[in-house]
Amino acid sequence: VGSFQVIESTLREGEQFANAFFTTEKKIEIAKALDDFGVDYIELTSPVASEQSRADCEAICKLGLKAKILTHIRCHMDDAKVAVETGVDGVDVVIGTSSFLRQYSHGKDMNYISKQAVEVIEFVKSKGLEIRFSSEDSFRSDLVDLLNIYKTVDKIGVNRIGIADTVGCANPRQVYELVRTLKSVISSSTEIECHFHNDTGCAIANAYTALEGGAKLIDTSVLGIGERNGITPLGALMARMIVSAPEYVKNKYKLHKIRDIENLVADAVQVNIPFNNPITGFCAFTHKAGIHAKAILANPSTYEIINPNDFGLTRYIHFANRLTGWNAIKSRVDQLNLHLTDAQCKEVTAKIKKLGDIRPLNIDDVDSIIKDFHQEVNTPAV
Ligand code: HCA
Ligand code: CU
Repeated sequence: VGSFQVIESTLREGEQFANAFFTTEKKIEIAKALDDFGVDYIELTSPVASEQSRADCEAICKLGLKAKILTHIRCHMDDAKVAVETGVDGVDVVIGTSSFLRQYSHGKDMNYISKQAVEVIEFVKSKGLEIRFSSEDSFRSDLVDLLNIYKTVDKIGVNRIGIADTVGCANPRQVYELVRTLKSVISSSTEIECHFHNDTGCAIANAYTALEGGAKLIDTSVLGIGERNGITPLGALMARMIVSAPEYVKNKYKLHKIRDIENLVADAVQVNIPFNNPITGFCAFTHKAGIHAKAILANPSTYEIINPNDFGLTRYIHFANRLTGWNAIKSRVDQLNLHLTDAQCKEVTAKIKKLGDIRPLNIDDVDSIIKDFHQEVNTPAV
């Protein structure tokens, strides 16, 4: 897995998050931040969703960002006609292909879907715009139906073909297989884009196996916000990919901006950054157990697969607890600019652990124990 691209959908899928309401100014701020971070595409809510959505789409197109701007529409000429007038670089078209969606959502059969897709695609292309065709609920669609429609749209020519795990049911192996199969039936110039919901917690793993299978683009949103519990989070994808393709990721994306971007979006939708979030969760680079702390102090890679410095962050050794060890305490002693021998560090560590067995400790507790001990050992006996 080498190069990949990000279709950032905070301003489309993310708007479908329960708490989301983005003002025009906020959308512009988010779009600029994502552009600066280095995403390849920014996907916006359909201009037919509401009058303001259309105006905002036009406003973002006028910003002159490096990222290509896309809007996301139903596979329908009414939508396509409005979309192509907004100033976007491309249009993402989607239609439900599973029997659930055909029956309970739009009520159309595969023949009809095919005809409609061809018409919309030809139209968008005639305007000189990029086009992506995606099937909603791909993993619960009939494979033969799915491949047929993809082959049809591939024949007339599209920039990207999308797979969407709309309900978050897919597992990594299924993703890998579907991407491989799809790759074998479409032309090599057509890129595969994937969209994964996180209902069963597989959105990051699925994104990764999609890339392994030969997909090129992943849909993300900041913090994963979206319909229900959302999709592949931008930050978590970076965490996954910096391990798999370090040079590519470090050269392409301004990783140290990820925290600001997450804070921006978290504020906008009134949520906290999850404590266990990859990279930016408050304890993502906190080491606690004595054995871990010792090794981290000697060589951080012992217990860190991601270097926090790559994201402009620092690691933290949690020494104020009963699991602590003397190496961690020694490092705290050094930080306090005090001098104790190794034997004395072990002695004071024992005192800290003893108190830590009785109640939770904070840094102040530990510092006072260290300072008292330091005073004691340095006071000449009378
Ligand atoms: C939705 C649509 C979508 C579209 C994904 C795509 C999905 O249900 O709101 O365009 O590829 O999850 O199917 O977000
Ligand atoms: Cu979605």
